[in-house]
Amino acid sequence: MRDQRLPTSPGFWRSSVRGPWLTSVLGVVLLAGITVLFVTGLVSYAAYNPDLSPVNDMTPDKGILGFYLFSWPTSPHWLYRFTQGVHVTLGLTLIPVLLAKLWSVVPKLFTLPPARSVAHALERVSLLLLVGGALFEFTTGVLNIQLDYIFPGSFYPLHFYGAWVFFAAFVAHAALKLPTAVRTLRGLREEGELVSPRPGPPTVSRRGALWFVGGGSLLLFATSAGRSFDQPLRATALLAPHGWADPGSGPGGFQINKTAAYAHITAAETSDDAWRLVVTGRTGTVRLGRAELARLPLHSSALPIACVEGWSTGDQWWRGVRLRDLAALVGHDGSPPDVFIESLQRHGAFRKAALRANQVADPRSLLALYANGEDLTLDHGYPARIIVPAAPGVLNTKWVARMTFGDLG
Ligand SMILES: Nc1nc2c(c(=O)[nH]1)N[C@H]1C(S)=C(S)[C@@H](COP(=O)(O)O)O[C@H]1N2
Ligand SMILES: [Mo]
Repeated sequence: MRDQRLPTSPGFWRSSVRGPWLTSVLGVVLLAGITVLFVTGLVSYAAYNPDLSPVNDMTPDKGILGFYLFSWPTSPHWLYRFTQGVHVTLGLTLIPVLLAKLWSVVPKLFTLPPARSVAHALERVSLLLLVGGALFEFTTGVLNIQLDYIFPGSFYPLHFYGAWVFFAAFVAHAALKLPTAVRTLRGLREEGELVSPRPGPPTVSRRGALWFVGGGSLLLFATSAGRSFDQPLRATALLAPHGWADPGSGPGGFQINKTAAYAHITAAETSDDAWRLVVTGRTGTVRLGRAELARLPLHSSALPIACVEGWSTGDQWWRGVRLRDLAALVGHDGSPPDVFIESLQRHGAFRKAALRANQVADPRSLLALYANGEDLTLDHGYPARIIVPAAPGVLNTKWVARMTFGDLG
Protein backbone atom coordinates (compact mmCIF):
# COMPACT_ATOMS: atom_id res chain seq x y z
CA MET A 1 0.00 0.00 0.00
CA ARG A 2 1.21 3.46 -0.84
CA ASP A 3 2.10 5.98 1.82
CA GLN A 4 -1.26 7.03 3.28
CA ARG A 5 -0.04 10.56 3.90
CA LEU A 6 -0.08 11.22 0.13
CA PRO A 7 -3.29 12.17 -1.66
CA THR A 8 -2.43 9.63 -4.35
CA SER A 9 -3.20 6.92 -1.82
CA PRO A 10 -6.88 5.93 -1.44
CA GLY A 11 -6.32 5.69 2.32
CA PHE A 12 -5.51 9.40 2.45
CA TRP A 13 -9.20 10.25 1.84
CA ARG A 14 -11.05 9.39 5.00
CA SER A 15 -14.46 11.02 4.90
CA SER A 16 -17.19 8.43 5.36
CA VAL A 17 -19.58 10.73 3.53
CA ARG A 18 -17.80 10.27 0.23
CA GLY A 19 -19.21 7.51 -1.91
CA PRO A 20 -21.36 6.76 -4.93
CA TRP A 21 -24.60 7.80 -3.21
CA LEU A 22 -23.56 11.41 -2.52
CA THR A 23 -21.84 11.74 -5.90
CA SER A 24 -24.91 10.34 -7.68
CA VAL A 25 -27.40 12.59 -5.93
CA LEU A 26 -25.32 15.69 -6.65
CA GLY A 27 -24.69 14.49 -10.20
CA VAL A 28 -28.37 14.10 -10.97
CA VAL A 29 -29.12 17.58 -9.60
CA LEU A 30 -26.35 19.05 -11.76
CA LEU A 31 -27.51 17.10 -14.81
CA ALA A 32 -30.88 18.81 -14.64
CA GLY A 33 -29.59 22.20 -13.50
CA ILE A 34 -26.73 22.57 -15.96
CA THR A 35 -28.95 21.53 -18.85
CA VAL A 36 -31.28 24.40 -17.95
CA LEU A 37 -28.29 26.77 -17.67
CA PHE A 38 -27.06 25.72 -21.11
CA VAL A 39 -30.42 26.17 -22.79
CA THR A 40 -31.21 29.51 -21.12
CA GLY A 41 -27.69 30.70 -21.97
CA LEU A 42 -27.99 29.85 -25.67
CA VAL A 43 -31.41 31.43 -25.73
CA SER A 44 -29.99 34.61 -24.23
CA TYR A 45 -27.53 34.86 -27.06
CA ALA A 46 -30.31 34.40 -29.62
CA ALA A 47 -32.24 37.21 -27.92
CA TYR A 48 -29.47 39.64 -28.80
CA ASN A 49 -30.37 39.37 -32.53
CA PRO A 50 -26.74 38.58 -33.39
CA ASP A 51 -27.57 37.41 -36.92
CA LEU A 52 -29.30 40.69 -37.68
CA SER A 53 -26.38 43.08 -37.53
CA PRO A 54 -22.73 43.07 -36.50
CA VAL A 55 -23.50 45.69 -33.81
CA ASN A 56 -25.53 43.10 -31.91
CA ASP A 57 -23.07 40.29 -32.38
CA MET A 58 -21.05 39.80 -29.22
CA THR A 59 -19.47 36.62 -30.62
CA PRO A 60 -18.72 37.33 -34.29
CA ASP A 61 -16.47 34.28 -34.74
CA LYS A 62 -19.04 31.76 -33.58
CA GLY A 63 -19.21 29.98 -36.96
CA ILE A 64 -21.50 26.96 -36.89
CA LEU A 65 -22.10 27.42 -33.17
CA GLY A 66 -24.73 29.91 -34.24
CA PHE A 67 -26.68 27.22 -36.10
CA TYR A 68 -29.59 27.39 -33.70
CA LEU A 69 -30.22 31.16 -33.85
CA PHE A 70 -33.86 32.09 -34.32
CA SER A 71 -36.02 35.19 -34.39
CA TRP A 72 -36.60 36.19 -30.80
CA PRO A 73 -40.33 36.67 -30.18
CA THR A 74 -41.95 39.66 -28.44
CA SER A 75 -44.41 37.61 -26.38
CA PRO A 76 -44.81 36.94 -23.57
CA HIS A 77 -43.47 40.37 -22.70
CA TRP A 78 -41.60 38.99 -19.68
CA LEU A 79 -39.83 36.28 -21.71
CA TYR A 80 -36.23 37.49 -21.33
CA ARG A 81 -36.87 38.55 -17.77
CA PHE A 82 -37.80 34.94 -17.08
CA THR A 83 -35.14 33.08 -19.08
CA GLN A 84 -32.26 35.26 -17.92
CA GLY A 85 -33.52 35.47 -14.34
CA VAL A 86 -33.55 31.66 -14.29
CA HIS A 87 -30.08 31.50 -15.88
CA VAL A 88 -28.40 33.75 -13.33
CA THR A 89 -30.34 32.76 -10.21
CA LEU A 90 -30.06 29.05 -10.94
CA GLY A 91 -26.36 29.43 -11.74
CA LEU A 92 -25.72 31.05 -8.36
CA THR A 93 -27.88 28.48 -6.58
CA LEU A 94 -25.94 25.58 -8.09
CA ILE A 95 -22.54 26.79 -6.86
CA PRO A 96 -22.65 24.81 -3.57
CA VAL A 97 -23.82 21.71 -5.47
CA LEU A 98 -20.98 22.04 -7.95
CA LEU A 99 -18.40 22.50 -5.20
CA ALA A 100 -19.79 19.54 -3.24
CA LYS A 101 -19.73 17.39 -6.36
CA LEU A 102 -16.09 18.27 -7.01
CA TRP A 103 -15.27 17.55 -3.36
CA SER A 104 -17.03 14.19 -3.59
CA VAL A 105 -14.83 12.99 -6.44
CA VAL A 106 -11.58 14.74 -5.58
CA PRO A 107 -9.71 11.49 -4.73
CA LYS A 108 -10.03 10.55 -8.40
CA LEU A 109 -8.04 13.59 -9.39
CA PHE A 110 -4.98 12.06 -7.72
CA THR A 111 -5.38 8.48 -8.93
CA LEU A 112 -2.15 6.79 -10.01
CA PRO A 113 -1.06 5.75 -12.55
CA PRO A 114 -2.32 8.82 -14.42
CA ALA A 115 -3.49 6.66 -17.30
CA ARG A 116 -3.97 2.91 -17.37
CA SER A 117 -4.85 2.80 -21.05
CA VAL A 118 -5.57 5.07 -24.00
CA ALA A 119 -9.27 4.97 -23.13
CA HIS A 120 -8.53 5.88 -19.53
CA ALA A 121 -6.26 8.73 -20.66
CA LEU A 122 -9.02 10.07 -22.90
CA GLU A 123 -11.50 9.84 -20.07
CA ARG A 124 -9.23 11.83 -17.78
CA VAL A 125 -8.66 14.52 -20.39
CA SER A 126 -12.43 14.82 -20.83
CA LEU A 127 -12.77 15.16 -17.05
CA LEU A 128 -10.26 17.99 -17.15
CA LEU A 129 -12.41 19.78 -19.73
CA LEU A 130 -15.45 19.04 -17.60
CA VAL A 131 -14.06 20.36 -14.32
CA GLY A 132 -12.13 23.20 -15.95
CA GLY A 133 -15.16 24.11 -18.06
CA ALA A 134 -17.48 24.12 -15.06
CA LEU A 135 -15.18 26.31 -12.98
CA PHE A 136 -14.60 28.61 -15.95
CA GLU A 137 -18.30 29.06 -16.74
CA PHE A 138 -19.35 29.64 -13.15
CA THR A 139 -16.45 32.03 -12.50
CA THR A 140 -16.92 34.16 -15.62
CA GLY A 141 -20.67 34.29 -14.99
CA VAL A 142 -20.29 35.38 -11.37
CA LEU A 143 -17.62 37.95 -12.21
CA ASN A 144 -19.80 39.46 -14.90
CA ILE A 145 -22.83 39.95 -12.69
CA GLN A 146 -20.87 41.01 -9.62
CA LEU A 147 -18.42 43.39 -11.21
CA ASP A 148 -20.83 44.85 -13.71
CA TYR A 149 -19.61 43.92 -17.17
CA ILE A 150 -16.02 43.49 -16.06
CA PHE A 151 -15.17 42.22 -19.52
CA PRO A 152 -17.30 44.49 -21.73
CA GLY A 153 -16.60 42.90 -25.09
CA SER A 154 -14.83 39.74 -24.11
CA PHE A 155 -17.21 38.23 -21.54
CA TYR A 156 -19.60 37.07 -24.20
CA PRO A 157 -17.13 35.07 -26.33
CA LEU A 158 -15.47 33.62 -23.22
CA HIS A 159 -18.74 32.50 -21.68
CA PHE A 160 -20.19 31.35 -25.02
CA TYR A 161 -17.26 29.25 -26.26
CA GLY A 162 -16.62 28.02 -22.72
CA ALA A 163 -20.22 26.84 -22.56
CA TRP A 164 -19.86 24.70 -25.68
CA VAL A 165 -16.62 23.07 -24.53
CA PHE A 166 -18.04 22.50 -21.08
CA PHE A 167 -21.36 21.17 -22.31
CA ALA A 168 -19.74 18.75 -24.76
CA ALA A 169 -17.67 17.26 -21.92
CA PHE A 170 -20.75 17.34 -19.69
CA VAL A 171 -22.87 15.34 -22.14
CA ALA A 172 -20.13 12.73 -22.58
CA HIS A 173 -19.72 12.46 -18.83
CA ALA A 174 -23.46 12.19 -18.19
CA ALA A 175 -23.84 9.50 -20.86
CA LEU A 176 -21.06 7.46 -19.24
CA LYS A 177 -22.10 7.92 -15.63
CA LEU A 178 -25.88 8.21 -15.59
CA PRO A 179 -26.48 4.43 -15.65
CA THR A 180 -24.20 3.99 -12.64
CA ALA A 181 -25.84 6.90 -10.83
CA VAL A 182 -29.32 5.46 -11.40
CA ARG A 183 -28.20 2.02 -10.20
CA THR A 184 -26.63 3.54 -7.11
CA LEU A 185 -29.70 5.57 -6.26
CA ARG A 186 -31.96 2.56 -6.72
CA GLY A 187 -29.90 0.07 -4.81
CA LEU A 188 -28.08 2.31 -2.34
CA ARG A 189 -24.98 0.17 -2.64
CA GLU A 190 -22.00 2.01 -1.25
CA GLU A 191 -18.98 0.48 -2.89
CA GLY A 192 -16.36 1.35 -5.45
CA GLU A 193 -13.36 3.59 -5.62
CA LEU A 194 -15.05 6.61 -4.03
CA VAL A 195 -15.58 4.77 -0.75
CA SER A 196 -12.70 5.32 1.66
CA PRO A 197 -10.86 2.09 2.48
CA ARG A 198 -10.23 3.37 6.01
CA PRO A 199 -13.00 5.85 6.85
CA GLY A 200 -12.45 8.19 9.78
CA PRO A 201 -15.04 8.65 12.49
CA PRO A 202 -18.09 10.27 10.86
CA THR A 203 -18.68 13.93 11.70
CA VAL A 204 -21.89 14.20 9.69
CA SER A 205 -24.26 11.74 8.06
CA ARG A 206 -24.68 11.60 4.30
CA ARG A 207 -28.08 13.16 4.61
CA GLY A 208 -26.63 15.79 6.91
CA ALA A 209 -24.03 16.62 4.28
CA LEU A 210 -26.74 16.94 1.69
CA TRP A 211 -28.73 19.27 3.94
CA PHE A 212 -25.60 21.35 4.37
CA VAL A 213 -25.17 21.69 0.59
CA GLY A 214 -28.88 22.30 0.10
CA GLY A 215 -28.82 24.93 2.83
CA GLY A 216 -25.97 26.71 1.07
CA SER A 217 -27.94 26.67 -2.17
CA LEU A 218 -31.04 27.91 -0.44
CA LEU A 219 -29.09 30.76 1.12
CA LEU A 220 -27.66 31.80 -2.25
CA PHE A 221 -31.09 31.55 -3.82
CA ALA A 222 -32.71 33.63 -1.08
CA THR A 223 -30.05 36.33 -1.32
CA SER A 224 -30.07 36.64 -5.11
CA ALA A 225 -33.58 35.90 -6.43
CA GLY A 226 -34.80 39.34 -5.33
CA ARG A 227 -32.85 40.97 -8.14
CA SER A 228 -35.59 39.92 -10.54
CA PHE A 229 -38.21 41.91 -8.65
CA ASP A 230 -38.92 45.43 -7.44
CA GLN A 231 -38.67 46.71 -3.89
CA PRO A 232 -39.18 45.49 -1.24
CA LEU A 233 -38.10 42.07 -2.58
CA ARG A 234 -35.12 43.62 -4.32
CA ALA A 235 -33.61 44.56 -0.95
CA THR A 236 -33.21 40.84 -0.19
CA ALA A 237 -30.74 40.48 -3.05
CA LEU A 238 -27.78 40.97 -0.72
CA LEU A 239 -25.41 39.22 -3.09
CA ALA A 240 -26.29 41.33 -6.09
CA PRO A 241 -24.57 44.69 -6.41
CA HIS A 242 -27.60 45.93 -8.29
CA GLY A 243 -29.65 45.17 -5.23
CA TRP A 244 -27.69 47.63 -3.10
CA ALA A 245 -27.98 50.85 -5.04
CA ASP A 246 -31.30 52.30 -4.01
CA PRO A 247 -32.97 53.36 -7.25
CA GLY A 248 -34.98 55.87 -5.23
CA SER A 249 -38.71 56.30 -5.36
CA GLY A 250 -41.08 58.08 -7.72
CA PRO A 251 -41.64 57.50 -11.44
CA GLY A 252 -37.93 57.07 -12.21
CA GLY A 253 -37.36 54.93 -9.13
CA PHE A 254 -36.44 51.70 -10.85
CA GLN A 255 -33.06 50.16 -11.53
CA ILE A 256 -30.60 52.27 -13.52
CA ASN A 257 -27.86 50.40 -15.28
CA LYS A 258 -25.48 53.01 -16.72
CA THR A 259 -26.13 56.57 -15.57
CA ALA A 260 -26.07 59.54 -17.92
CA ALA A 261 -22.91 60.73 -16.18
CA TYR A 262 -21.24 57.38 -16.82
CA ALA A 263 -22.20 57.55 -20.50
CA HIS A 264 -21.03 61.21 -20.70
CA ILE A 265 -24.47 62.42 -21.67
CA THR A 266 -24.91 66.07 -20.75
CA ALA A 267 -28.07 68.08 -20.16
CA ALA A 268 -26.90 70.50 -22.87
CA GLU A 269 -27.08 67.94 -25.69
CA THR A 270 -30.44 66.58 -24.53
CA SER A 271 -32.09 70.00 -24.21
CA ASP A 272 -35.10 70.92 -26.35
CA ASP A 273 -32.93 73.31 -28.38
CA ALA A 274 -30.16 70.87 -29.12
CA TRP A 275 -31.79 67.46 -29.46
CA ARG A 276 -33.35 66.24 -32.70
CA LEU A 277 -34.29 62.68 -33.47
CA VAL A 278 -33.10 61.79 -36.96
CA VAL A 279 -35.31 59.15 -38.58
CA THR A 280 -34.31 57.74 -41.96
CA GLY A 281 -36.18 55.33 -44.21
CA ARG A 282 -37.34 54.66 -47.75
CA THR A 283 -38.69 58.15 -48.39
CA GLY A 284 -35.83 60.07 -46.82
CA THR A 285 -35.02 61.63 -43.48
CA VAL A 286 -37.11 63.53 -40.95
CA ARG A 287 -35.87 65.44 -37.93
CA LEU A 288 -38.11 65.71 -34.90
CA GLY A 289 -37.71 67.63 -31.68
CA ARG A 290 -39.14 66.24 -28.48
CA ALA A 291 -42.20 68.48 -28.59
CA GLU A 292 -42.96 67.35 -32.15
CA LEU A 293 -42.65 63.71 -31.10
CA ALA A 294 -44.99 64.34 -28.20
CA ARG A 295 -47.64 65.62 -30.64
CA LEU A 296 -47.62 62.34 -32.60
CA PRO A 297 -50.10 59.64 -31.50
CA LEU A 298 -48.81 58.37 -28.15
CA HIS A 299 -49.35 54.90 -26.75
CA SER A 300 -48.65 53.20 -23.44
CA SER A 301 -47.23 49.79 -22.65
CA ALA A 302 -46.30 48.09 -19.40
CA LEU A 303 -42.92 46.46 -19.90
CA PRO A 304 -39.92 45.48 -17.75
CA ILE A 305 -36.22 46.14 -18.18
CA ALA A 306 -34.43 42.79 -18.07
CA CYS A 307 -30.65 42.77 -18.15
CA VAL A 308 -28.29 39.98 -19.18
CA GLU A 309 -26.89 40.26 -15.66
CA GLY A 310 -30.09 38.62 -14.45
CA TRP A 311 -31.66 41.59 -12.70
CA SER A 312 -34.92 42.96 -13.93
CA THR A 313 -37.60 45.41 -12.96
CA GLY A 314 -41.30 44.87 -12.73
CA ASP A 315 -43.45 46.26 -15.52
CA GLN A 316 -43.05 50.02 -15.85
CA TRP A 317 -45.58 52.20 -17.67
CA TRP A 318 -43.91 53.63 -20.75
CA ARG A 319 -45.52 56.17 -23.03
CA GLY A 320 -44.27 57.23 -26.40
CA VAL A 321 -44.44 56.81 -30.16
CA ARG A 322 -44.84 53.34 -31.63
CA LEU A 323 -41.79 52.19 -33.55
CA ARG A 324 -44.03 51.12 -36.43
CA ASP A 325 -45.54 54.62 -36.57
CA LEU A 326 -42.04 56.07 -36.89
CA ALA A 327 -41.36 53.58 -39.69
CA ALA A 328 -44.54 54.71 -41.44
CA LEU A 329 -43.37 58.30 -41.14
CA VAL A 330 -40.43 57.55 -43.45
CA GLY A 331 -42.27 55.45 -46.01
CA HIS A 332 -42.60 52.01 -44.44
CA ASP A 333 -46.35 51.49 -44.21
CA GLY A 334 -47.77 48.05 -43.74
CA SER A 335 -45.14 45.66 -42.51
CA PRO A 336 -42.17 47.63 -41.17
CA PRO A 337 -38.53 46.54 -41.70
CA ASP A 338 -35.67 46.10 -39.24
CA VAL A 339 -34.27 49.24 -37.64
CA PHE A 340 -30.83 50.39 -36.63
CA ILE A 341 -30.73 52.54 -33.47
CA GLU A 342 -27.93 54.90 -32.45
CA SER A 343 -27.57 56.72 -29.16
CA LEU A 344 -26.16 60.16 -28.43
CA GLN A 345 -23.55 58.29 -26.46
CA ARG A 346 -20.19 58.37 -28.20
CA HIS A 347 -18.35 55.53 -26.49
CA GLY A 348 -19.32 52.20 -25.03
CA ALA A 349 -20.51 48.86 -26.31
CA PHE A 350 -24.25 49.47 -25.89
CA ARG A 351 -24.77 52.69 -27.80
CA LYS A 352 -26.02 51.01 -30.98
CA ALA A 353 -28.50 48.21 -31.51
CA ALA A 354 -30.50 46.59 -34.28
CA LEU A 355 -34.11 45.51 -33.82
CA ARG A 356 -35.81 42.91 -35.94
CA ALA A 357 -38.93 43.59 -38.01
CA ASN A 358 -41.14 41.62 -35.62
CA GLN A 359 -39.96 43.85 -32.77
CA VAL A 360 -40.64 47.02 -34.75
CA ALA A 361 -44.10 45.74 -35.74
CA ASP A 362 -45.24 44.93 -32.19
CA PRO A 363 -47.68 47.67 -31.10
CA ARG A 364 -46.12 47.65 -27.61
CA SER A 365 -42.66 48.61 -28.94
CA LEU A 366 -42.11 52.28 -28.28
CA LEU A 367 -39.75 55.14 -28.56
CA ALA A 368 -40.63 56.13 -25.00
CA LEU A 369 -40.73 59.76 -23.89
CA TYR A 370 -42.33 59.12 -20.51
CA ALA A 371 -42.01 56.51 -17.79
CA ASN A 372 -44.67 56.00 -15.13
CA GLY A 373 -46.48 59.18 -16.02
CA GLU A 374 -43.57 61.62 -16.10
CA ASP A 375 -40.77 62.62 -18.44
CA LEU A 376 -38.04 60.02 -18.60
CA THR A 377 -35.25 60.88 -16.20
CA LEU A 378 -31.90 61.63 -17.79
CA ASP A 379 -30.52 58.39 -16.33
CA HIS A 380 -33.32 56.35 -17.91
CA GLY A 381 -32.64 57.82 -21.34
CA TYR A 382 -34.23 61.28 -21.67
CA PRO A 383 -35.19 62.64 -24.19
CA ALA A 384 -36.21 59.29 -25.69
CA ARG A 385 -35.41 55.61 -25.35
CA ILE A 386 -36.37 52.34 -26.96
CA ILE A 387 -38.51 49.83 -25.10
CA VAL A 388 -39.38 46.49 -26.72
CA PRO A 389 -41.36 43.63 -25.17
CA ALA A 390 -39.42 40.47 -24.21
CA ALA A 391 -36.09 41.90 -25.40
CA PRO A 392 -32.88 41.95 -23.37
CA GLY A 393 -32.17 45.33 -21.73
CA VAL A 394 -29.24 45.93 -24.03
CA LEU A 395 -31.61 46.42 -26.97
CA ASN A 396 -33.51 49.15 -25.10
CA THR A 397 -31.19 51.94 -26.20
CA LYS A 398 -31.22 55.12 -24.11
CA TRP A 399 -30.67 58.71 -25.31
CA VAL A 400 -31.68 57.76 -28.86
CA ALA A 401 -30.33 60.11 -31.54
CA ARG A 402 -30.90 58.29 -34.81
CA MET A 403 -33.12 55.55 -36.21
CA THR A 404 -32.50 54.04 -39.63
CA PHE A 405 -35.21 51.79 -41.00
CA GLY A 406 -34.59 49.11 -43.57
CA ASP A 407 -30.90 49.39 -44.24
CA LEU A 408 -28.93 47.82 -41.41
CA GLY A 409 -25.38 49.13 -41.22
N1 LIG B 1 -27.09 54.38 -24.78
C1 LIG B 1 -27.16 53.32 -23.96
N2 LIG B 1 -28.31 52.64 -23.85
C2 LIG B 1 -28.39 51.57 -23.02
C3 LIG B 1 -27.26 51.14 -22.28
C4 LIG B 1 -26.07 51.87 -22.41
O1 LIG B 1 -25.03 51.58 -21.78
N3 LIG B 1 -26.04 52.96 -23.26
N4 LIG B 1 -27.37 50.02 -21.47
C5 LIG B 1 -28.39 49.05 -21.86
C6 LIG B 1 -28.55 48.00 -20.88
S1 LIG B 1 -27.34 46.83 -20.86
C7 LIG B 1 -29.65 47.90 -20.07
S2 LIG B 1 -29.86 46.59 -19.04
C8 LIG B 1 -30.70 48.96 -20.07
C9 LIG B 1 -30.95 49.46 -18.67
O2 LIG B 1 -31.88 50.50 -18.66
P1 LIG B 1 -32.11 51.38 -17.36
O3 LIG B 1 -30.79 51.96 -16.95
O4 LIG B 1 -33.13 52.41 -17.67
O5 LIG B 1 -32.61 50.41 -16.32
O6 LIG B 1 -30.34 50.04 -20.90
C10 LIG B 1 -29.73 49.72 -22.13
N5 LIG B 1 -29.58 50.91 -22.93
MO1 LIG C 1 -27.98 45.14 -19.52
